[in-house]
Amino acid sequence: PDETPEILLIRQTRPDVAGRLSERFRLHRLEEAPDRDAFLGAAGPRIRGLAVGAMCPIDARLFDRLPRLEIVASFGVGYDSIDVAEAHRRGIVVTNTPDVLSDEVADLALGLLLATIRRIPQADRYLRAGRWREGSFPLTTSLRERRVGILGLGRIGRAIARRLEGFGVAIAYHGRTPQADVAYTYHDSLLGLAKAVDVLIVASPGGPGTRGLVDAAVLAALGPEGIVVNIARGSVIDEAALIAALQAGTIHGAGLDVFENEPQVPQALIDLDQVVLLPHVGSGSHQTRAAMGRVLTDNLFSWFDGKGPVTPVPETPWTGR
Ligand code: 8YV
Repeated sequence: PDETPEILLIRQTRPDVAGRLSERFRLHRLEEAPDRDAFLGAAGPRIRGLAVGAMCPIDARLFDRLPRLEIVASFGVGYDSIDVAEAHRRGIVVTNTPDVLSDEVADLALGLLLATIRRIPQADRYLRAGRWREGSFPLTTSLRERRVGILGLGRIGRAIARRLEGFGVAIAYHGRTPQADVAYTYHDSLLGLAKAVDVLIVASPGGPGTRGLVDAAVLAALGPEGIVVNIARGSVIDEAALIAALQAGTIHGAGLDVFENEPQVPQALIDLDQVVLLPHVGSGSHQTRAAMGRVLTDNLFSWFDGKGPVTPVPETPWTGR
């Protein structure tokens, strides 16, 4: 019998990923099946691996249709859309694409911070609208003298902090545990951090453990000069509370690359002049997305070579076969 492992692609459309996988595996694309239910009934029992796009919901209902599934290789560092506890119960390994995107996302975070504080997109719109001839662009607030707090000092949070060192600002952070190898000030509560800083950069994982952490009280603690930047997951911020704080002037502005219900962005945010809004582009360069694709495919190749996953998530540790 043909022992070529069968892999199902779900919301995974990169040609380089599919091209490399097709050298070794038999590929199916869920989105191409005219009747997904019929497809899963017929081919589901043969599928041994998944290659999935970022933020693609993967849960017990899907696992039920894939009884031979061994590995879920996800495109992206965040995997809050995957039920990893359920995967672990079933002995399925989940992999993500850490490290290769940290610098890219951190670059974007700094760009978003500066764009928000110095109103770079607004100034660009001002020029294009021909308004420079009428007078100078209004003065803005400044990054100078600011104290920056980072929520989540993981790989991306650290890359952001390293960049901020070059900007000469005070750096503090909050996370579950203080980290021994950094000199930044640790706060054991997010509210404590928010009281001590006037910029909050969100770099934590998404999922139930961080849902709504940045709430009305945290936003109020940042103060009227407060700036919020989010390059992590929209779910970490209570979006309604953020909109209310911006509308009331309780905080100064926000730079957001992620939203609670992407690609839906509340009109109330779009209507606000003091926010910079990006369509989830943190890792979105040709170079970094290609690197992420290689990590995804490396995981599937290594797994089916019997060498285990390259970058398993901590919730589904590889213990050998
Ligand atoms: C996505 C991301 O992977 O890595 C993550 O967690 O959110 C992004 O890098 C990207 O949008 C690709 O679709």
